Amino acid sequence: MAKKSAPHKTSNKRASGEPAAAHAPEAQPVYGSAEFSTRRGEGGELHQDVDQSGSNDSGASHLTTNHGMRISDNQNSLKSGDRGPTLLEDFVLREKIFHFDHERVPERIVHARGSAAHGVFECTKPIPGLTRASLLSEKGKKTPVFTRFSTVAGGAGSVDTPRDVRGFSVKFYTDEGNWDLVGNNIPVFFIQDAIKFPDLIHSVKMEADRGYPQAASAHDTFWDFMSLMPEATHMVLWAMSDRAIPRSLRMMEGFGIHTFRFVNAQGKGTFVKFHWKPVLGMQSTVWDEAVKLAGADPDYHRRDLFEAIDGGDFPAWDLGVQTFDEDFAASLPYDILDSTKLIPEEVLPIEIVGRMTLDRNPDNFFAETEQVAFCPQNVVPGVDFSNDPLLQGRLFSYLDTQKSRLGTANFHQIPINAPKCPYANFQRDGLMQTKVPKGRANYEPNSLGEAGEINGPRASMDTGFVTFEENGERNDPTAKVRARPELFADHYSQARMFYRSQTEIEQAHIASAIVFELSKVTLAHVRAAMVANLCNVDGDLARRVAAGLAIDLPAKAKAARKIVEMEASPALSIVKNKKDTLEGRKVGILFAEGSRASDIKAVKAAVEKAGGKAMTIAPKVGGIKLDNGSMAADGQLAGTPSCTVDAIALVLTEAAAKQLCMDGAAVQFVMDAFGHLKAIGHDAGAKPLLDKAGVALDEGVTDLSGKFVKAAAKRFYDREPTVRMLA
Ligand code: HDE
Repeated sequence: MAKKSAPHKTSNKRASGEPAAAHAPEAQPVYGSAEFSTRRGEGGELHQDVDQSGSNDSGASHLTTNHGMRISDNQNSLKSGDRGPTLLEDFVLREKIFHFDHERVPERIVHARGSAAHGVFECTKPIPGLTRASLLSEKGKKTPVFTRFSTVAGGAGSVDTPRDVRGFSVKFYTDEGNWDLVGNNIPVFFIQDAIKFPDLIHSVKMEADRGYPQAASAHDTFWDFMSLMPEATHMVLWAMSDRAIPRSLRMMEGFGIHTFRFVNAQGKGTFVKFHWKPVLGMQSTVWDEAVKLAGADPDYHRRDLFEAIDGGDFPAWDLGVQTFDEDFAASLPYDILDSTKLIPEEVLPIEIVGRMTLDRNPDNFFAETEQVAFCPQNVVPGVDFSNDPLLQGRLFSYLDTQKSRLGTANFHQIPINAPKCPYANFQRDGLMQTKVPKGRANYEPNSLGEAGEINGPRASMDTGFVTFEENGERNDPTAKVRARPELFADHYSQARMFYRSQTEIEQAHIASAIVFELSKVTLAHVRAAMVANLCNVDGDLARRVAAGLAIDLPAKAKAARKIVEMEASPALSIVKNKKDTLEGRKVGILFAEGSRASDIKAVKAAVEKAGGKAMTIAPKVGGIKLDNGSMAADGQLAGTPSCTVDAIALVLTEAAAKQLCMDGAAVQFVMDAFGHLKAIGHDAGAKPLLDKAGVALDEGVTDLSGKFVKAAAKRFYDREPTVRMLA
């Protein structure tokens, strides 16, 4: 055990080389000063911390609200007279109580009661031949750790000494990211497959109807489950052994349990099982002692750990590995993917590769011990998983549970969980986001760098974690690969087929739409890159778009696969499949003073007979005098533009039409209907308005006879080139 010089009774040691927290109020940098900017700029990676200078500092001299306002009285709430009711206005009181009301988070579903400490892991025997993990690459290399020990079944407030398995979780803050080795003090487990875990835990926790016993396995449901679960027999014996009643957290072994895999720089994989050997040796209590301890000192283990570290008796464990290959695995009479089995160290010796020393108590139990979030999925390049079905289930569970326990997908930003190496990605936002990423690159790939903007980090096959390719061949269904089937690489053949299946006017619409969109793009290289892609779809399309943007036609983008010529598919065109019907469509009938009532009614009746809906529209809605009586309109002209209907009918006297020529809404009504390729039915009187709106006579412009109802069921695409320029 590492002994340090006599400590001051109440202070925590920081032998792991971290700076001691200042206990005197720290002078905060002044806004705009050089120190202020340096602090803000620290790290230089994509995620910049917002200024942390206001962090909750228990050494500060002034009591403030959470928003930094100094408090004058922390003893008396604001009242209406000293004997009157408390005022809702008292924001100091309200903030204090509000925060208190929310101080608890859900406790862990298992391993709720835990005790933890900071420390350091030192590599004593580098094993680069086995793993490329940097923490095991150099003798003497130190990696900070945070280690949490726990009981399994009891709640957070239960006792330390029940008969139970102990959790042994280590978070290594390596320079390549966090590695969480989340183990127990027993080298095997109760079950072989993750799917049984909820049943196991339900059976051991307090019984569902009565809410007891707390932190004990000596009850019906646990033993009922055990009796039906022969695979648990091995672990049951361990749990009934003195391993389950340790004398001290400092005197127990730890195990990774599952078979993991080391991977070296050449990609060679080796199976590995992890062991922690306490430098103090193992020691257990006897059952009677454990029972009495529960009453005499419910915090026996927590106190023991805290006091040892506070007193400079830093507990230490050696990290040992059992490593082996496929052949060795195959030679064993049990499966190395089965977590109910161990490999005796007499069969496969343990090689010690490093030592962990716990040398600093947490500064704050909640912030650190409670909020630490271990995830077996947190590995570093050089450490990988095996197919142990128990381990595979854990890879999902822990990440998931942290969201429910800590309330946010940003739990990795809580200081105890944050890696100590830089991290950068495009994950953004979410509850309690504390980072302020700069720039607009929040997706990848992006080419914003070409325009001199921040373009964010990139994945790297050289330095990044690469899942061990167990069976080599990418198309072997048992191989784990991050790959897509080769045929997926044909990105253009079907785009070409789609384009070539459209009518001429639809192709023009596609080209014009792309021109419109890319004209809004301010990054010239992006416009060019898009057109280069279109060259692979259809040369004519690419040329039209380039011309529409007034840019040179770029060279074709590289196609990952040869483009296959496919037959056009007429089913992909709207125009080729449209129905000329009035069903589901609406016709707008514009009338004004003096219009012939009989014509309005006739058009309406004809439209409805053809299955459409008719809507009358007039300059005023209340009631307009017609040649015969008066009529209220369904819509007011200014508020019912022709884009709200599928065709229009103009029932107007010449005098009314001339008057409407002075009304922009009326002219637009007709002009838009024509421009939107709709049918326009009209009587003779409407002519001045048609002329004013620039309506050229074509198939879609008819009198109000039966021709109109037929025309109203269509759109007149042939008209389009006469009303707008298309790309
Ligand atoms: Fe855990 N386990 N576990 N477990 N476990 C949790 O995660 C789970 C298993 C272990 O100090 C939970 O953060 C499943 C084996 C420890 O914070 C949860 C399965 C081993 C800790 C979870 C297992 C462990 C946990 C609850 C079956 C030994 C405490 C809170 C596949 C190798 C970590 C949390 C700490 C905690 C799930 C089995 C050890 C729910 C689904 C085997 C030491 O995610």
